[in-house]
Amino acid sequence: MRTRARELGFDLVGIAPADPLEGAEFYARWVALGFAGEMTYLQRNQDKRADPARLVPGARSVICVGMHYHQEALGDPSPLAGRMAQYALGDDYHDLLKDRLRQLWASVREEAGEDPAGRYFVDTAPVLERELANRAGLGWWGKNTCLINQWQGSYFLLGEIVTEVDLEWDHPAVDHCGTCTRCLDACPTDAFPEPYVLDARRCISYLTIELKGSIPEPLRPLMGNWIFGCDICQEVCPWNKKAPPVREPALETRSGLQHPPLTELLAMDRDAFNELFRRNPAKRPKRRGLQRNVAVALGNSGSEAAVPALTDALRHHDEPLVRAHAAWALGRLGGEAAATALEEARRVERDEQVVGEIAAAVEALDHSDREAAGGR
Ligand code: B12
Ligand code: SF4
Ligand code: SF4
Repeated sequence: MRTRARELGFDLVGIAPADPLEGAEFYARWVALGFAGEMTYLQRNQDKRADPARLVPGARSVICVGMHYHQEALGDPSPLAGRMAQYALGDDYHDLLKDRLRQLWASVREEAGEDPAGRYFVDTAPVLERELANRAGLGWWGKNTCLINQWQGSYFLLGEIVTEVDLEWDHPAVDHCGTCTRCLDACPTDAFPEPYVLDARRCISYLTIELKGSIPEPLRPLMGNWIFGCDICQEVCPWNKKAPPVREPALETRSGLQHPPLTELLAMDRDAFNELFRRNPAKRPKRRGLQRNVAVALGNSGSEAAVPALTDALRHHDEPLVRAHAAWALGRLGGEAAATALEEARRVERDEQVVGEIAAAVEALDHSDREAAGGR
């Protein structure tokens, strides 16, 4: 089974007992404290999450797999380029891992000789994937909450097969974080209320991928040029110094996504968006969500060269959410051209949310810029 898993592209394989999970209580508390934000699906099916046997009656073992996605050094992006999390630079991993798990499950069934029960999962099902993978010996959950392998770092994705087949269990992995606090210190939005606990509502990954509406204003300046996900708490982790590179071609960086030019992304129509992000995870927040993130990144660029693209978006974008964030970005960049664009938009904009953002952005401008643009 292990050899077959490696042939199918999995870099890590281990087997956990399908017993109820101790972390279920920690999980319930985490949700109750509101740390899941708007990810309401995490509140559902907590009984299933707590016990793999609720997913597959009679389950004995969980085969846990990991696949690397660490990309070649990406170099320094220019101030007008965006950054995407490394896992999202190639094809979407859900279908890919599911297809490989389907093949692995076929081999396991064949070896088992009968017709055993079993199901495979990647991410979207009510499964506590990190805890199961920990039990299967794939790694420990670090203070940044990611699952880390002592030899291979944390840039890997997880999947699992829950089955009634009796397999030899591995030993759980042990914590090697020690006194290190690099991830906690490096997080730009201060998203860890304490070690090993993430308040997703402050995490850039949540804000850029999961949050549907407006990004809370105080967090926007802290997001830098991340337009989809964030890797900072993994980049600084010493266990990632020797993280092996991606082996699966479908997860390698696509052209156009390495240093995506923000002004072009902001101007994309639906067809261009669908074309660039075909089979890519960045389709999840949809065009409006991604361009909202792009507007914020342009606002954080500190570059006057961003003003024309933002002005265009404020005037013409079909999505109020994007116009609202473009207004914020212009206010943050400031200068005469930004002030003029905001004053013009103030006269014609009808959407209540955008009007509010324009007013706040005008407030943020220097007095001199406001006067030059003819505002009050
Ligand atoms: C919701 C979610 C998010 C949310 C919340 C993340 C979080 N830390 O909870 C957001 C959108 C922020 C997110 C971000 C990312 N995610 Co995500 N996400 C998930 C998802 C769907 C559920 C995670 C969850 O249940 N969180 C709730 C917390 C409480 O659970 P947990 O962190 O897993 O903690 C468990 C254990 O660590 C353990 N535990 C922890 N502390 C303690 C203490 C005690 C005493 C005990 C007993 C147990 C215990 O118990 C918990 C419950 O089992 C999983 C897939 C899945 N089904 O598991 C992917 C998953 C965790 N994400 C993944 C990835 C790749 C990411 C990002 C790296 C993407 C990116 N670059 O932007 C970031 C990383 C940010 C970070 N520091 O975590 C991978 C992680 C792979 C790995 N090596 O760890 C997963 C497993 C998806 C996959 N199939 O590969 N994600
Ligand atoms: S992914 Fe980024 S924002 Fe989220 S916890 Fe890690 S460093 Fe902080
Ligand atoms: S940076 Fe340090 S504390 Fe954070 S996960 Fe890595 S080893 Fe643990």
